[in-house]
Amino acid sequence: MAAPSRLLIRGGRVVNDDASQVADVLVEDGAVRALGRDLLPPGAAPAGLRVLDAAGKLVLPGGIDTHTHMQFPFMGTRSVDDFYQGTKAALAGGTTMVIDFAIPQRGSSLIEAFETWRSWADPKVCCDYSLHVAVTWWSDQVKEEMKVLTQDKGVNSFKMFMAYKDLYMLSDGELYAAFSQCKETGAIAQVHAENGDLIEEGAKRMLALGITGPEGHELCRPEAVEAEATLRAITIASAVNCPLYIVHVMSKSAAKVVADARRDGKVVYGEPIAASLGTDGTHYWNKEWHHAAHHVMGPPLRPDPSTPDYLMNLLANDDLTTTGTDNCTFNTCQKALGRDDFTKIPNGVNGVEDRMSVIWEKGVHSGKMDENRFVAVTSTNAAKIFNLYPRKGRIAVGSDADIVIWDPKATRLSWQLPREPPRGDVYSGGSPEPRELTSSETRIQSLGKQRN
Ligand code: URQ
Ligand code: ZN
Ligand code: ZN
Repeated sequence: MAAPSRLLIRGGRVVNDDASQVADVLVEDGAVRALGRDLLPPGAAPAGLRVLDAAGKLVLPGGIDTHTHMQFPFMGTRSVDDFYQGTKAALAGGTTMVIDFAIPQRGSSLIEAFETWRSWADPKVCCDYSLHVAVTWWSDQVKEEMKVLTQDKGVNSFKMFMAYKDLYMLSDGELYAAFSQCKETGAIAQVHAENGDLIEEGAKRMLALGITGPEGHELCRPEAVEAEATLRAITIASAVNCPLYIVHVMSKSAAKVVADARRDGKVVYGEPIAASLGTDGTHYWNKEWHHAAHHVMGPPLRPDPSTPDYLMNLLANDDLTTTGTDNCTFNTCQKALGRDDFTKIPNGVNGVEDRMSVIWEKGVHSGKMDENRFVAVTSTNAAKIFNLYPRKGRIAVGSDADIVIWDPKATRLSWQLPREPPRGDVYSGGSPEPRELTSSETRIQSLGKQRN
């Protein structure tokens, strides 16, 4: 049976980033048509109108995950959450839009990479999505393609890597050129901030010492490696007056660099992820190899156990701005590619389903932020930075009906199997069916441990 095209969400507390109000929300053809008290007089609902009672619940703009890698060909394999499974997981957790990355090989066309990713995503996605495009090499062709992508294809963000030497890493001169082109075209520059040269040297040193396990991944790239690159990226972006977005801020040191730059008046945004807000890098020393390997990502989770709390504080006070997940999942067999050498463990963790709950639990329930800040960091700020606002990131007349009905009292006892029902109901033009477990549910069991 086709879903009715009109929906009334009745009596919930509508939460935007700047205010909350108890109101009804009328949705027609995928957009918010009316917002206000008592939109439907008492009595029977007209035919074709579905009414959802949201009394006692929060009615939120759908979450926007700023950072995912679905079915990403990487490190000799491909991430197992494809655009179907990954976006279905997103919806189950209250995220109605993901922003993934088209990543060309060195020497390849950015536009072709963009079209390739679209051909993977379009037939499979369950929620809205868009693409950042990575700049992995530099030439006049790349410069021209960045212009075409922004002018003709709706791309407004480019990611540059300072790590993954000989694969994706750009030199400082190339960063300067790429940031200049972002400035010229009005796109936002993003960086993966880690010093790729130091990582390579550190990895050689660890392996020479006989350290081959997952702990070597963190030991060869300590916090300073992330903080140095973060400061360097900000310095280069500032030289060309280009706004800068630091993806996956993983350490206290890097977060401090971002906070200091913002105090200095630089236009810099920092994106912690569900994993860095929910857990820490002590897992790399877990005696179970697979447990440790499933936490391997770059930059790594940090062994300092005060890191998640610190990052959440900065997210609450606006030193950090958005939240993503870097959802890039590999199963146990794939992680085992690096059984004897940590540099071969495919990098990536989960989080797309868990991000909203982790931030609610550790941000709002803990008392660090209110419901409006929760909406800002899970949705509105991303919509503003990536040019989606107010169509997304806000519940207002004319906005897309990407709406999450959130039960502020619900709990999930644990992320461990068997799975618990999702916290929120999501309305996004469709209703997700019960689904098979994603690969992500078998790992980072500590990510977002909830109160009992
Ligand atoms: O660096 C990234 O964002 C990608 C390639 C995924 N993996 C990761 O470890 N962060
Ligand atoms: Zn990255
Ligand atoms: Zn990533």
